[in-house]
Amino acid sequence: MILGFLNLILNLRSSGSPDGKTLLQAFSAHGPVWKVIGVTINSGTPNMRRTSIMMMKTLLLLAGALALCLVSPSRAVIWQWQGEGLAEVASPQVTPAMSLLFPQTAGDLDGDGAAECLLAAGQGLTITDCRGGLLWQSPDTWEVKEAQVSDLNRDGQAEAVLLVWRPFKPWPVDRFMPAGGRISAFHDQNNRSCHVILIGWKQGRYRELWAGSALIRPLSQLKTVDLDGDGWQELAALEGDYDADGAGGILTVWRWRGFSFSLAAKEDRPFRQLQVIGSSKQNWLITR
Ligand SMILES: [Ca+2]
Ligand SMILES: [Ca+2]
Repeated sequence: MILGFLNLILNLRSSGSPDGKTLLQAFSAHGPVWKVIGVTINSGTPNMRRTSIMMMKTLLLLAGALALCLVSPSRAVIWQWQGEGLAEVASPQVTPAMSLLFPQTAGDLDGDGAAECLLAAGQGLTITDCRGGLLWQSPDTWEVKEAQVSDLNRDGQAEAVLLVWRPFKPWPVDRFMPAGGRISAFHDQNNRSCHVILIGWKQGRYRELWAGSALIRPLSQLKTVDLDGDGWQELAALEGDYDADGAGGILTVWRWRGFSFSLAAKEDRPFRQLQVIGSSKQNWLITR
């Protein structure tokens, strides 16, 4: 609490008070109201007082700077799944088994025992046999921002999960229904909308296993991670706004519900970065 207050210190001044004491004032801006805390020093020689005041100023400003680092928007926040949602936790006990987890870009997608690879190709994505052989290519109109291998749809078979921006298309029913246009605002000013799409092997070829309609708000920094320890992966992502100036957004966690994803947790603070750390027993999200 003390640090939380000190981080708001903007300036320090010393001056003589009417009763002959030296007054050290810390000026802080807490909302629109200026606050002053006073420390009086009235013992010792003038030199000792000057030295005390300088030391106190230095200490207060250092503490303020430190606190500012701790509470600034770029401070790392660690999230752990507890009960039915995310809980902010103090730093987990670091062990040699813990590491930063990165999205997988290879895996056995067709169940033949050999790995397939996801490779960026211009704005799109290809699935290859990891030796240069092309197996699937995203449509020309897709901009594949992110891609990784996981089993988000929980059928025991790995697939590719893609974050795709593509030209916005209203639902066919909305073209002629009187109450149409339910997703008409889900795109940016260039008429491009954001989608999560699962590409996998089915009935002898790669195809869309599932393609979400235009997201209400675009996602970024997708992470597939088993947060609740049930052996199945959830989808964590930052949720921003179409045409937003900056990257990132609020933290969201999604879970496959048999035919689609449903929101499992949401944290309404905006973050710019999302990462995952894990051990053999547990995974955590880190936001900044
Ligand atoms: Ca394979
Ligand atoms: Ca699957």
